[in-house]
Amino acid sequence: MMNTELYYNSSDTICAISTPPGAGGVAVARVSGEKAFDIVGKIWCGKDIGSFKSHTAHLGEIINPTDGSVLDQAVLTVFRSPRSFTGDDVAEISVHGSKWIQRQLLNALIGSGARLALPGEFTRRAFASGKMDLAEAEAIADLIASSSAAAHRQAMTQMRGTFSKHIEETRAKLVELASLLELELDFSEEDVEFASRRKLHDLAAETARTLRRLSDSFATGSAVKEGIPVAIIGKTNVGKSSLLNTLLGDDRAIVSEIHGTTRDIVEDTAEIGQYLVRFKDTAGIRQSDDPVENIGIERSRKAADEAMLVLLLVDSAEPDVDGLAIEKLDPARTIVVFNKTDLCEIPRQFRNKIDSMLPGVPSVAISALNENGIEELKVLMTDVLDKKLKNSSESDILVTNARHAQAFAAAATLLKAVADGIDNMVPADLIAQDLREAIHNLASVTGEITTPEILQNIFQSFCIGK
Ligand SMILES: Nc1nc2c(ncn2[C@@H]2O[C@H](COP(=O)(O)OP(=O)(O)OP(=O)(O)O)[C@@H](O)[C@H]2O)c(=O)[nH]1
Ligand SMILES: [Mg+2]
Repeated sequence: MMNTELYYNSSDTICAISTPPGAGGVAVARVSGEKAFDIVGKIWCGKDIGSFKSHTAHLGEIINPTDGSVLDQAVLTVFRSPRSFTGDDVAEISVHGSKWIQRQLLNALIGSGARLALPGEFTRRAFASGKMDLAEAEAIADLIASSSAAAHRQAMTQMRGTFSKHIEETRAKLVELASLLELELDFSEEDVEFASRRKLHDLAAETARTLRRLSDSFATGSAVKEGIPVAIIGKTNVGKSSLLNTLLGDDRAIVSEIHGTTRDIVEDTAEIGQYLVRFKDTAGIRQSDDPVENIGIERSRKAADEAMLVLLLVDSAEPDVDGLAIEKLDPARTIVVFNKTDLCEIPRQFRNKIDSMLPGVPSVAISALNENGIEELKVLMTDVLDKKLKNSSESDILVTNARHAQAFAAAATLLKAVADGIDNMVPADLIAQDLREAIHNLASVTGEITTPEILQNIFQSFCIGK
């Protein structure tokens, strides 16, 4: 990977097209830095930029500096430092979104003294100038990538700083106690105790639990972001692939009346209510002598284990669940789906049998063929997921970022050691060391403490222009 750090220079004036690549109605170029208005001034034909107030938009023309020809009509929006996204002077130039115009505009800006921005460099500047902390900056990338209402909500919560505020408050409490403890070390000759051991113990133990819960919420948080895994399992020929296709509105998996048609996992995402769901259609489970089919069946079981929700599909016309080991399914994350109800009613005995094997598990009658009951199934899925997600985070916060989850887990372990250390009368200097390290981990999340390598890693996954 390119070491972009070599090119990073915060005093350069940078430019990029901030709208998506390709032709569009309008394209926007962003210019940020000390020389932003001088540089744009060289290609701007209109009123003097120096006379423009901050946060105002102006109509003019963009001139090709090499031959003086008019490139396009444009709207120039001016944001004066420090009241801009990056904190620098920022100019945003809206032009017609032809690919050629976009290329010429960038060339003109670069020719006039701007440098092409690195991925995420505008946001990195916003972080560097204190406009937002690191967790809020990272949330911008999540917001841009969000593809469901739930992922969008998570990103918005983080971007608005609710999450950072929570972390900062915790850190501030720990810092207060750490400084009292350090003060004690300065007076180590005398037998003084500035930091109440009981208070420190309780705070460390409670914070360790909160941070552990936060880091554990990452499994759910990342599923919300990337797509919640939902496995469709059942015996062969019950209509699993038909259901997948119906849910996706696409002929994704092969459907046939031959038992054992699906051999491997077929997966794809669809929006269900507010969630992005990653459906996994699996090989039907049956007794087989075929080694390849058996590998597929093994994968089906694994998919069921790993899924956040299992749709157990059964055939109303062929009532049989032998060999599925359905009593091992977790009732809190299973829905029984009676398929092929266009052919017959669900046999009462069959329904009773499943009810007794999976007490309290919700069920729904559908036909994957004529799409009856599919809406009811979607509503039921949303209900079950709502409940599951509420349980997995007591506060409204779900950790969606692996870096944060790691930092929280590390801080939780250290704070547990602090609490245990106090119980076991460990000397204050050792306790202070763990406490300092835990604080450091929390500070790395919001970017209070950071290194150029960390920043580079974070921002290079952004798109150019953001
Ligand atoms: N009448 C009726 N037929 C259905 C329904 N759903 C699926 N089928 C038929 O049942 C047969 C099996 O469908 P699949 O979707 O391939 O079943 P599967 O569970 O994926 O089967 P395997 O991949 O072999 O495990 C096909 O002939 C489908 O057309 C339904 O709701 N009603
Ligand atoms: Mg199939």
